[in-house]
Amino acid sequence: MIQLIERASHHTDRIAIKSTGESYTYQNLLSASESIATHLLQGRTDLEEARIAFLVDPSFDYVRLQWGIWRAGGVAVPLCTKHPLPSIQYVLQDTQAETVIYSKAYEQLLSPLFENDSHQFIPLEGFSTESGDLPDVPMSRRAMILYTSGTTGNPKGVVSTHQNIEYQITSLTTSWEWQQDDHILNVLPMHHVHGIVNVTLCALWSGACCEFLPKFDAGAVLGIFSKGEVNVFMAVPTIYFKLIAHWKSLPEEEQENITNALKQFRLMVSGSAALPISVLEQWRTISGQTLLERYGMTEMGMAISNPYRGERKPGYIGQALANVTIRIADESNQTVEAGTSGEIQVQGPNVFQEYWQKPEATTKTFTEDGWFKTGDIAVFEEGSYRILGRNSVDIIKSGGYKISALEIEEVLRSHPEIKECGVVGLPDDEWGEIIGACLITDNKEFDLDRLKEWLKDRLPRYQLPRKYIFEADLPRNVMGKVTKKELKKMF
Ligand code: MCA
Ligand code: AMP
Repeated sequence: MIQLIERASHHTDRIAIKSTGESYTYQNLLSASESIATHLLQGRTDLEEARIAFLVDPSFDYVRLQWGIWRAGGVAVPLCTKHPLPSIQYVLQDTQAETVIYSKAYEQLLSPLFENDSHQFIPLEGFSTESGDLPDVPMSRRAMILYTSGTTGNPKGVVSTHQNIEYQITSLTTSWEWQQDDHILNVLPMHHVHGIVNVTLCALWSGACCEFLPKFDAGAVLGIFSKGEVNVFMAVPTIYFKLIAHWKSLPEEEQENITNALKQFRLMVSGSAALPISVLEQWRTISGQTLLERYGMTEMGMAISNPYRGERKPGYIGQALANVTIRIADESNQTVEAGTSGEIQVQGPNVFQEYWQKPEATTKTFTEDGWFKTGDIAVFEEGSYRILGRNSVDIIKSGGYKISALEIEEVLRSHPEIKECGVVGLPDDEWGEIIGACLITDNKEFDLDRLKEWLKDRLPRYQLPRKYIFEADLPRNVMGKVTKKELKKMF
């Protein structure tokens, strides 16, 4: 039995979700997800881990689909609402999705795929409201596949079981003292752990209310905050940066109203990328809140967190969460002494099961003795972990999104006028990093604006290079390998 769903029956009358101006109780969510599950089963007793992809905005619809898929025994594959068609197609093919559910807003985008016999496409509006027998889904079942970019090949599907997800939820609900009366505003995309687990599922596990704002807008967020209902918020550093900038632009009276509301919050969390100390300090001045910074990854949910009670150290990510074991290891996967830097390695029931149908990649990401290798470099000092960087320059974090430089290079190289290229992350106050692309072309009148348009059909907006340089060649070492450190300096 999936505990998350079972728990909902203990507070059926409470408001679970607010979205698009409506409020939905836990009972509404249970009934709606039961209908989805019944419809998906189409007479079968269990979906037996069939992959069901869905493309809908963050909303009640999203959650009723997610729960419906789970209750029917399927694997939920949430699609990114900002992806262009080729990226969506990749996920559908890679997961061999049996069914794709979409809302009206995405019909046009998906329509070129409707002829494809490999998937059944169902509009959200096409679901019946019948109810029927549902299977008893074991916790060891695969529950969700989320896509993450790495340093080799195409994005990989991270498979988490119901058990993994439950541990990811409960380590946060206990450590951050989630309560029934909490009300969180969700402004995050719903194809990543941050929005799915930390915000939505923690709230629903606790009998609390999750309010969706499907598209982040700094003014709208501060407007909702000033009403005084929301008391918990979680976001990436870029969002806090944008909220600070917007607050500064407001007249004094409005600033004061918002500040008074912010002071009443129980908890505000930052994560997915390093929180600049300047952002932490400015937000503290505006809101009276010391942001709680935590560290996580798609493959494991959250692993390290500053304390809910106790000192939240600026520049540090805190200590291991409950049930999570952390070690800092050297290149031979041996634990190093405190104060020495090394890779963060993680063990615990929160850690994912596998990369979808990529056994070699799965084996490679674990040490022989079973530790998950994060690729993040950190040091443990004065009782806290501090992130120092990553072990690959080809992973970029921009706006909290993890982006592979190599994937962007591959797309650029497929352009007929680009002979060679190199992509790097460049430090940026607002975005953490922005993407820089160095292009090698023979065309002296290369049309950059046309390239930018061309890229928009092939990459999501957050993966678009923001700075371009043109060079005769890329910097290389004696082995002929592009030296990205040198390339960064050239921008
Ligand atoms: C958008 N723009 C950018 C970028 N993205 N510019 C530079 N770098 C970028 N990365 C530009 C657009 O082109 C546009 O400019 C303008 O900014 C607004 O674009 P829009 O798409 O509307 O942006 P936004 O909606 O304001 O998005 C900013 C955002 C978003 C809300 C911060 O990036 C976001 O939702 N990030 C969160 C990602 C996340 O949840 N990551 C968690 C994964 P113009 O108008 O000139 O074209 S990590 C995770 O899950 C692990 C487990 C963890 O630890 O949490
Ligand atoms: P993703 O693979 O998209 O889940 O992103 C996970 C990565 O985000 C981690 O491997 C880290 O590099 C980064 N990350 C998450 N939280 C933090 C944090 N608080 N500080 C620095 N980096 C972080």
